[in-house]
Amino acid sequence: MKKEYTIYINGKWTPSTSNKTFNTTNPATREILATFPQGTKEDVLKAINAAEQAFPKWKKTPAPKRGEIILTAAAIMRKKKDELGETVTKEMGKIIAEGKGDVQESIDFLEYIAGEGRRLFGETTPSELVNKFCMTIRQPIGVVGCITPWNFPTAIPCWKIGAALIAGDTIIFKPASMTPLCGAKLVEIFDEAGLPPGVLNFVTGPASIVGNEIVENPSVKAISFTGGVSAGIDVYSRAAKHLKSVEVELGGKNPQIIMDDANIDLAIEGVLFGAFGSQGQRCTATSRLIVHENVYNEVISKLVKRTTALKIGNPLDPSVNVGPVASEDQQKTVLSYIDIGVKEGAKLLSGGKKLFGGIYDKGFFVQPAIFEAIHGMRITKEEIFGPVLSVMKVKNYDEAIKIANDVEFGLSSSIYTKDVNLAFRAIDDFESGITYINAPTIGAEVHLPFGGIKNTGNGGREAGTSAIDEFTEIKTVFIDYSNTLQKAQIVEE
Ligand code: UN1
Repeated sequence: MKKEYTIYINGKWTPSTSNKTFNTTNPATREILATFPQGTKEDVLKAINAAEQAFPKWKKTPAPKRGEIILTAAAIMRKKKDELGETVTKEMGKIIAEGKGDVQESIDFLEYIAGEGRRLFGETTPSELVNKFCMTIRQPIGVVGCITPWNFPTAIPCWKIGAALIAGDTIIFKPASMTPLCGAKLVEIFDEAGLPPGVLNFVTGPASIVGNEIVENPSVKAISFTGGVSAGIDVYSRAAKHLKSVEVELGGKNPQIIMDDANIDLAIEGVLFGAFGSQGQRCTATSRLIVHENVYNEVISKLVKRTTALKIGNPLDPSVNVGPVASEDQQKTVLSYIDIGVKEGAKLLSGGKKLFGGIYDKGFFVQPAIFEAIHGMRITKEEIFGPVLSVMKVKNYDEAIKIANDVEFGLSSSIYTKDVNLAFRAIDDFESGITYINAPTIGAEVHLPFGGIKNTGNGGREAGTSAIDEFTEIKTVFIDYSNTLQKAQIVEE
């Protein structure tokens, strides 16, 4: 049963000025789930106007009150967790446990950030002059644009929207065109939670029209974007013309190192989850496994055995371990990288094939692939965003770290070892925004900062306490109660 959605402006579901629509489909079955408008520049202008009108009142609303609305949204989401989790799975293809996990991450973040309404801390510090008081306060930025990806279709929008709301900003939300239904359901929840009209506006449509207008319109003061590197660079440079505050969260090529003293079975569990969870479609997915030569053969044989036993099928079936990739294009990209790997001379140890028969003929399934690879091959350097793992053998820790760091990205990293000294060295040595010891490269927790270095981002961090930095301006305030003109830096003789 498909539903026809409109855009959401000023608290109302409103027809787009365009009569063109697009479908969102289930990647496991190709069933059409809903249709959405191909939004236009005019739609975005209306959304911006609504957000600008709503801003003064929202800014004046006490932050704890803003937090109450966010908490109400979290409570509604908790009630709808199963239903929303199913929507995530149907629209994006991750298995149902992960679909519900996506929603749980959204709830966790909203609950966390709602409490920030009673903090939003500034600083106080002594003045260099007598009878003068100094402090900083946080103020909202204004209208902000949240442009979100399809791989975490509820969690990542909630990281951005939740933080912008508590900060007092008003929002233009553009979801990925592959997962607008999850986006629309979030908007419905915020609407039900009592968000005032105009505070959150939702426009679907192409990045080249809707996205570009959000990024380039001078009335949108800040942009928060998660997606691929080339799109991120494009967003960053377009927004730079207006000196906007921009945060981009981009790709990864995340390594897991297994040392020879590691708990091998645990390390295998970790890599299976990190590499093939969500079909490898996470920025934090493990795409490189770097293994000490002393345990290499054991790791390979156990890993291949476990991977070939994974059940691939309809992600709504709780017994399935691996669902489809998110679209036909994704499937093509993944299969083309498998081809590239084979042509480069990497040894395909298991998987990597398209599947046929039954549901496989309809959906975009690819068997999880394990390559024995040599560092430097394209499959070891480029982000594939699919269930493809390159395994590399190393002689020692130094070689492992060198390979781990020799990529353009720096999001997540992991090492399995029982040697505490080595673990601490790795914390220093990994070039990444996130490091895990004896845990996979995935599984960020919402109350800690999330983001990366190198080509993974432009220096900001989402979630945790840093979420507020992205969506607030700092104002420095001086209060002189001396009744005299006091001059900083000027010494009166
Ligand atoms: C992403 O991959 O885009 O670390 C975000 C994780 C998630 C967040 C990933 N909680 O697995």
